[in-house]
Amino acid sequence: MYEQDTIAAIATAPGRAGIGIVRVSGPRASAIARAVFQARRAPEQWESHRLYFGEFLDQERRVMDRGLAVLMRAPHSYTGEDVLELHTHGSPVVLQHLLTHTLVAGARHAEPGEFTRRAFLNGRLDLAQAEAVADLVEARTLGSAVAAARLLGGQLSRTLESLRDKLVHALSLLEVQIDFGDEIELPVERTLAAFHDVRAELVRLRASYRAGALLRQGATVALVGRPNVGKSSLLNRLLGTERAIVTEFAGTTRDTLEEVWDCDGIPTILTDTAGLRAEEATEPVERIGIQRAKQVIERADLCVLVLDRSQPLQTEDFHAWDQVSSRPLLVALNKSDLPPHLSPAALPFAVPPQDVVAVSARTGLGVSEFRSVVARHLRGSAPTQGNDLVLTHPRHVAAVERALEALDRAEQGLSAGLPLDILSVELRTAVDALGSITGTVGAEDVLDDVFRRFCIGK
Ligand SMILES: Nc1nc2c(ncn2[C@@H]2O[C@H](COP(=O)(O)OP(=O)(O)OP(=O)(O)O)[C@@H](O)[C@H]2O)c(=O)[nH]1
Ligand SMILES: [Mg+2]
Repeated sequence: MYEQDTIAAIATAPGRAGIGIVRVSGPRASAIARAVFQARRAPEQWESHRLYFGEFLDQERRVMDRGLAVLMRAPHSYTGEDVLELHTHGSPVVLQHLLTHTLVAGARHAEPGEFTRRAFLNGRLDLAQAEAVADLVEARTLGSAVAAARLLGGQLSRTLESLRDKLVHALSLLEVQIDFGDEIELPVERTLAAFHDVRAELVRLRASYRAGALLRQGATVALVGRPNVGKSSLLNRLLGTERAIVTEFAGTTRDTLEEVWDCDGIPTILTDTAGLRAEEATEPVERIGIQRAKQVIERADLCVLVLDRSQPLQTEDFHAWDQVSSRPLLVALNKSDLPPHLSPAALPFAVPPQDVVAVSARTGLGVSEFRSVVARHLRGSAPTQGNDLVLTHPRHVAAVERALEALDRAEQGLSAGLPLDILSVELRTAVDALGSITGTVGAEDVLDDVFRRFCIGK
């Protein structure tokens, strides 16, 4: 299936840490343990999945560190091969030397995602689960992690398998009909009924992609408005840190500033921008800042027009409105801790009342409501997370699309009276499309594409 060599990599993040792990997988794992680790018992006699205390040796057999080692014997390991983990104190120097020693002792440096690729090739994970491993490692919010964990748990895989089984059943009925049509007559409606259910579930899955993609890829939200309304203060309040500089002077923020913000589980890039005013009225740095703000407005999934509620609207507020009015939009009435000059109901802007939120960056008033309004906007009409199964990957939704198109063609073909074997080709296409998600039907280039995203050591 693939070359049975032994691979090794540092599995923990770069930099100093309490513990660092070198991971080895392949037939030479136990021989490598013997070369680089000295314990009371020889690795060949170790129990599987049991930690042993000992000393890590460099190539001159000097002791570099002491710590723990564990062998997880095939097939009961992550990769399905013999896996060795060496747990050192997390010194990058020791880890690097230890890795080099494993290479000298017969391992090869692992490619990104190669451990997980082996897990897939050995049937320990299917392709969708392998992708979930990468998602879990990369998850930026708990919501994303939970969606990835669900994928890793195999819920999508099981659902797809059962849909696929139904189609295969329909296909076999059809093929019997094609081969023995003269002797037995199966009502075509029965075959079709089987794939109507499948179609309905696939349509639901396709619709779930918007919510799923949001959890995996996140969204971008821009804070915009005239100078001094409190955009930077609001960013700081939402992040819970003093990230952006705030002063009482208009024109404080010159450049755009992006930070990751957990918006009700949606990993969001929140951008603070330079206050918008007529560019002619500004000096060069501020002018460039304003141009950048305009680019951010064009790209953002959602713009938040920030107004200062403690003052009447100014010409610059109308100017800012003109910049954002064609974009998906919310209005934040900031400085609501001060006596108000603006009423949410009487704003001269065409914004539905539920999209106007009174907040105070200073006191935190209204901020949690603001967060849920933003989240509601980003989710749009997408179903809520709940326990629903959602598609999170463009690769998965593309395959579901292919399956649906094939089913549609089959249905049309049938009503147009096309021969049954054409119908069967379409059903086969749908079956293969679903199989490609879990890797039941897989081309090498799909595998390369999936595993390229991984970090080394995973
Ligand atoms: N009372 C009150 N003051 C606020 C609030 N938010 C911001 N401020 C004050 O308003 C002033 C401007 O705040 P910034 O956050 O720098 O405003 P900005 O919109 O980022 O301004 P530019 O970067 O110049 O565009 C500062 O003095 C803040 O302390 C609020 O909710 N209530
Ligand atoms: Mg600012």
